[in-house]
Amino acid sequence: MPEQARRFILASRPVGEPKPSDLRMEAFDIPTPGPGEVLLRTLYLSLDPYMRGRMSDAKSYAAPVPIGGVMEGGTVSEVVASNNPGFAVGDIVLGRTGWQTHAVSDGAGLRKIDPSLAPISTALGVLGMPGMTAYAGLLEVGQPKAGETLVVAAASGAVGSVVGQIAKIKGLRAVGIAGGPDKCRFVTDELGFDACLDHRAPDLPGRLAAACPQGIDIYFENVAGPVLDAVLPLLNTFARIPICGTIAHYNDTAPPPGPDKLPAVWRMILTKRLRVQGLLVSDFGAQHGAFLRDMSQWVKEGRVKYREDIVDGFENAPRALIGLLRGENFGKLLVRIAERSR
Ligand code: NAP
Ligand code: FER
Repeated sequence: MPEQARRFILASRPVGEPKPSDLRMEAFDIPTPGPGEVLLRTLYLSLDPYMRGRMSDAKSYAAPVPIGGVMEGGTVSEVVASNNPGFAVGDIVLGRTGWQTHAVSDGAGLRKIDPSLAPISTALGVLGMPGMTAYAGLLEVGQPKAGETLVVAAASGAVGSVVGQIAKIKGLRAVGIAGGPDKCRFVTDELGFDACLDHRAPDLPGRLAAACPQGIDIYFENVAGPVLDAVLPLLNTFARIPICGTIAHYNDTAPPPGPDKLPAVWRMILTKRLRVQGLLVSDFGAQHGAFLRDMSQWVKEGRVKYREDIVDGFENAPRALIGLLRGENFGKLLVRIAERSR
């Protein structure tokens, strides 16, 4: 029997935390590229928090994956057959070919990666969408100034790790928040943040206040939930809050219990003259060239370090995505599906 391709389709919309059965693996014939098309073999699949949103049909900035549709996802692939003069067999490309081992493409939306510049997996992490989110979110929306204090949670993760390291490069005090002592140690000792607090340990508000003696000038919002509650009283006048993600709520099925905090928060935005701005990486195409130039340089010089959490085997992707939403990943989460053939 000839080798078959595999893909994960969305079988059902999760209620709360996704279940492995919400995603179903199917086999299909390896497609044949038509005129102008290339056949791609997936090497790495990126797993990202936004995928939880695509599984839901709640109204959002992007359309949901339809039931029965292939799960969306960024990939690094190898060209294994080409009818497109822009691509040669053996080229490594970044694309959005989704949760599948093989895909055909007409080349639109593919970007060639130079494997001699950095490990190809970094095109999905520090040199890719999450790195770009950190770069544009901090520099364009956060407007950092030397001497200020920045706080970011999910600080050992793909976006947060880069946010704090750019803040250090720009002369800020960087305070991370992460889940557990190992992640916190990594954030201070390896990434060079000034402090990192475990959000799972008691009294986060008290420890955060102690770590931010001058208050908080930029809160790069990745998580919301109890971390946000600890941050709010510490915000300085004219603080900036790029809202990048609210992962603590992605599996919620109902509004959190307790009093409605919105009137007090709304009033605080006024009295402290906070600048709160939603952030979508896709709005910053104009900054992509500067990002690639700066970040490649910083990575090469060791001023930005990155950590990858690589899961082997395509079949393990659903479990790994469920784990990401529980904080089980340590660094940028990737699935390694195949090795380069040469
Ligand atoms: P990541 O940080 O590599 O992984 C997710 C991390 O979130 C987990 O490891 C966990 O870290 C943390 N987390 C999960 N549940 C949490 C909870 N209940 N409370 C606090 N922390 C929790 O993921 P990423 O790709 O860098 O994404 C980080 C955030 O950026 C997400 O909110 C994502 O949606 C957002 N994002 C937004 C854009 C955009 O354009 N707006 C683009 C990319 C990413 P700990 O164990 O340390 O808690
Ligand atoms: C994008 C815009 C936003 C994108 C991802 C995001 C993959 C992530 C948003 C989130 O994590 O909430 O174009 O491309």
